[in-house]
Amino acid sequence: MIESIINTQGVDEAAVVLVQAAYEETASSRKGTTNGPKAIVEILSSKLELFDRTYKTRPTDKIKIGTLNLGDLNTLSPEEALLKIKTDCEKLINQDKFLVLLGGEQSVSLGLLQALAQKINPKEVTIVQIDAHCDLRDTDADYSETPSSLAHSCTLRRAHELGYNLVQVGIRTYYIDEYNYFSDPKNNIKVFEWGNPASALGTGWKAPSIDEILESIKTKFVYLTIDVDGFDPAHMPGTGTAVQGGLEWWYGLNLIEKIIDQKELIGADIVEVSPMQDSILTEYGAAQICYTMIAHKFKSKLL
Ligand SMILES: [Mn+2]
Repeated sequence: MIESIINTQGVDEAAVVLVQAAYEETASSRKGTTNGPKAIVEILSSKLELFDRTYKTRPTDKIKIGTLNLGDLNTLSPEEALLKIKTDCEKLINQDKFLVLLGGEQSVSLGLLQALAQKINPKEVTIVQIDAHCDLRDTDADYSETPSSLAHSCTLRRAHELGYNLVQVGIRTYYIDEYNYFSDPKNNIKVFEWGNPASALGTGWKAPSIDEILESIKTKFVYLTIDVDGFDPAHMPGTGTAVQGGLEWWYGLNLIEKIIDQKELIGADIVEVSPMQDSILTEYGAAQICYTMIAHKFKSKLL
């Protein structure tokens, strides 16, 4: 029998639900993120090792993991897609399920964040975002013929407006309005940029310590949004808008593990996986991150 990390039919008995949100309506560059959720679930179903090297056990023996596919959302407008994600996630949250949303483009994250905001005051939650981009635009009017305030490049701006605190890690490109927004002290956004143009002026750059990032998270509750383009494209090549020089694999994974160990994770998403023809690295890495997050979230059952 082929054993799967998704070890529960349906969602009724599941403690963890992987919500598949196949949506890429507003994607600006390379398309294909609509195929991300299916590719990640396939890896979880057959290719990823069930044994966890940290806990020396099989988390699947102790944790019930199910999945809910929201279907093809691409026929919906951004407003309709978000409402569907929010409504379906809210039902699961009300049944005390822990949710990991699998995208799809970054814009899907807002649906889960809106749903969680019904349960917990966003001011008590920090979103830790691993991403090459800030996604803090007010609209995408500077590059889209059909501007939207719900585009993938606006997601964290909308989340921040809901009251969530924000720590961004891996940022290496931004638009002037985003720069002005995160630089404004009253917005209280912490940005850990990767690489530094100032190095051309003679000041070098090195990655911050993981502890430095942990110290910047001021709340007990944390939400993780993992845009795979935050990692270096050597590890995560299949994504819509790849940018050179991102997080090294083990650094990123250890950061995620330590955040979950030291804080209380209330939800997470993994977005912008756009499967490539000749490499499964990206969906494999996304599946590994997903399984690692679940193991650490439920480590009390594993120890
Ligand atoms: Mn993003």
